[in-house]
Amino acid sequence: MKSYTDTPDISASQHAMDLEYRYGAHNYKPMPVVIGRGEGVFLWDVEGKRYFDFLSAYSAVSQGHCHPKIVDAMISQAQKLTLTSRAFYNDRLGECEKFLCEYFGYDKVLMMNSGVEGGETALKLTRKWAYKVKGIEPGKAKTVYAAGNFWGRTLAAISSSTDPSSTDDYGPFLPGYEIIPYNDLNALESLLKSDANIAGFMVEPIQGEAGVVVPEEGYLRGIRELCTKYNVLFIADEVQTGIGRTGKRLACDWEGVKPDILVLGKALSGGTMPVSAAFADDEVMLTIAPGEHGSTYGGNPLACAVTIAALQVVRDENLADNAEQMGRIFRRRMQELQKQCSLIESVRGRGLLNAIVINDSEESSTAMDLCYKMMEKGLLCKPTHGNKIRFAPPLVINQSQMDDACRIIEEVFLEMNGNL
Ligand code: IF1
Repeated sequence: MKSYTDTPDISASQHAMDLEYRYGAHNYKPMPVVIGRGEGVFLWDVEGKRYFDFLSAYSAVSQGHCHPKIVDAMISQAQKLTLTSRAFYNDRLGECEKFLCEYFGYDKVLMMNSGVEGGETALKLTRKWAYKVKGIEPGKAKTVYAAGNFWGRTLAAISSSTDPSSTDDYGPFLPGYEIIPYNDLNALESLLKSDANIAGFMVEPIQGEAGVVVPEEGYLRGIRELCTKYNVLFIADEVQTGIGRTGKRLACDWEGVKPDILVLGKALSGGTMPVSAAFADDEVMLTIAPGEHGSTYGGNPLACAVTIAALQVVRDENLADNAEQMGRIFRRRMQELQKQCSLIESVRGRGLLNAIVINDSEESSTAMDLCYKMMEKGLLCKPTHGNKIRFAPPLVINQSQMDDACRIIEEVFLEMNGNL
């Protein structure tokens, strides 16, 4: 085996891991696999072993790794123009904004880069609207979040977190925040009724990081009705649930509701580069005047070309329908497995955003042990919050690939359960 350093015969994987450990911040603890190539639903490590990708970079690679149409659009635009800043116009942004607004049904869109920037944009729009439209006293606007939320790692985002691993030793936090239980319309109504300074409620239609928590039927309709009744903006964080992931264009489409502000990210670019966006109609969007918000790369020509291609793939390959069909097959197979496997406490999700809740404590290593064994057998996934394993393959997965992947999961669970 080729030696990479003065240490004889270390593998390419070990070399890569050593470099990251020595030169990179230790803000992650990745599973010990070094990916060198991706195509469709598959990843290959640097030793050439193939894996099913059942994480999809947390739903960013919904169109499959290195989708040729998206990569071609990226290469073509990269050879023409990549960045102008917003000091000038360019010939791609307006086209992309039109495509986005028509696709998602809003008057306007504000393009940013990472998902959390999309969330921050939504929060700033909400505050502007609070003061300039709703008439809340300047500096008094409040926004509401659900316990268990995750919308990124900036100080504004972690200020709403109820997870100590996101907040410990990062204080002080942003003021003007209220937290209520998720999936609890009574809690929402009693807060909106009692506090006239509430300007917005930002919520995930399905909580991803919290462990794929699917709210009861009617929760989204209830939020819509209450926010309309109390003149509060309904902000849907669909960074993880949007763009076909849950079996519809947006998770909000399952209940036919239109949020006042929609936040998208991740799969907006098909896993090629950071692209996010906040959508709103004019009453909200035009509260931000020129020079009051933006970013160097926000809406850059390369991002715009990639975004149009990435959404065309979702539309033209009917990825939301495929996610719905493949997701049903997955949950049915896992519910069958649950009958023979006491390790499985529950199976939950929508479309291809699913999770298995392991019948063990959040502190146990059982979920991670299962993920390591699935990795050995060629399937990559990772636990969230201790005892939930998230399964989220690219939306391009076909029936035969889903069958093969489910077989790996079933083998591992039955072995760990002592059935084999
Ligand atoms: C990490 C978690 C998932 C998100 C929702 C906004 C954002 C995210 C619903 C911000 C980002 C990512 C962040 C990434 C891992 C992943 C994650 F485990 F952190 F919580 F998916 F559940 N809204 N989620 O899920 O988007 O700024 O990252 O582009 O930080 O390790 P971002």
